[in-house]
Amino acid sequence: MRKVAFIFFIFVATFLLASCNSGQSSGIANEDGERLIRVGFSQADFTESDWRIANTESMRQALSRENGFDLIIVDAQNDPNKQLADVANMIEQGVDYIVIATVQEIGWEGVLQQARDAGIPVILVDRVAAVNDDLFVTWVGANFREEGETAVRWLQGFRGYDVRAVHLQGIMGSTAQIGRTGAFEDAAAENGWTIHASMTANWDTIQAKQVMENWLTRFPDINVVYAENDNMADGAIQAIEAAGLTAGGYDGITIISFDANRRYLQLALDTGKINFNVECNPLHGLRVAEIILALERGESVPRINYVDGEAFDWRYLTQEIIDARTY
Ligand code: GYE
Repeated sequence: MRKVAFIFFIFVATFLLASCNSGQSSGIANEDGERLIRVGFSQADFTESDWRIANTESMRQALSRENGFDLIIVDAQNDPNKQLADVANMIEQGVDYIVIATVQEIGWEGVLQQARDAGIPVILVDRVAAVNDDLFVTWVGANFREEGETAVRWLQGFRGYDVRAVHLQGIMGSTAQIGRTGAFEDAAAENGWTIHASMTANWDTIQAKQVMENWLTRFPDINVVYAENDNMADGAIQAIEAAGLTAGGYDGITIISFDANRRYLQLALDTGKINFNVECNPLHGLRVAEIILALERGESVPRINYVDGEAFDWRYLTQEIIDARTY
């Protein structure tokens, strides 16, 4: 009898060890006893912007227990090294899938190789990682270069060759910053525009205000601010008005922005202070959930999943458009 018990114990222990090591969930189940899909989401930073907050909430809502997921979200706090360690820890935990919004594109080869060796599929959202395609399954996000090109086409139409700009950049090395910056710099070269200065304000309103205050004292002829997100555009507007100048409209310093968060579209409609805003939809959660469920069914998924976006000229905004916005 003792021998049978011993053999049974070995069988159970082996099964549990195998299920943990094979990347399968460790049997997390919901109230109905159905196995939940364990997803580790490494978010660049929880609070860096309105966009980021909406992105995190979208993932939380879509990858819920009710929808069959056990979601672990970790805040990288915009620290690239912490993010690498966070993802390595998710691999150790043996999650079923890893989703990453990278702080920076570089430095991912090692940890994504570990994920592949552990049999854990990686899905990139928003930002990309500069690695071989075989180290991640798919990417969901916006075409940031195209966003920038949309903005500069509008600026060409609105100001022609008369552009004396300053340029507030996102976190350097992030995919959004790279794409939006490239489009603006190329357009400036082609059109003979002046870019007095470019500097990162890390997507942040306060930092953008401080940078803009300095630029206003150095460059009295500024007529355009190219801000790579709404929160930085907000900081620039605050600095412009504190200096007794006008932001936006037909006669003020032209403000270009990105993300098109609802509250900034409302600002544009009510005051004209943001002249043109290029949408970058943060609501990736449902798309990621669909991708994971497709992978669970053994289906293949597209490698690139662009999220669509519009652009808003303050002159044509309506309250109806804004009320219909989802973020
Ligand atoms: O524009 C900014 C956020 O990567 C598109 O990061 C995202 C950018 C977005 O913090 O607000």
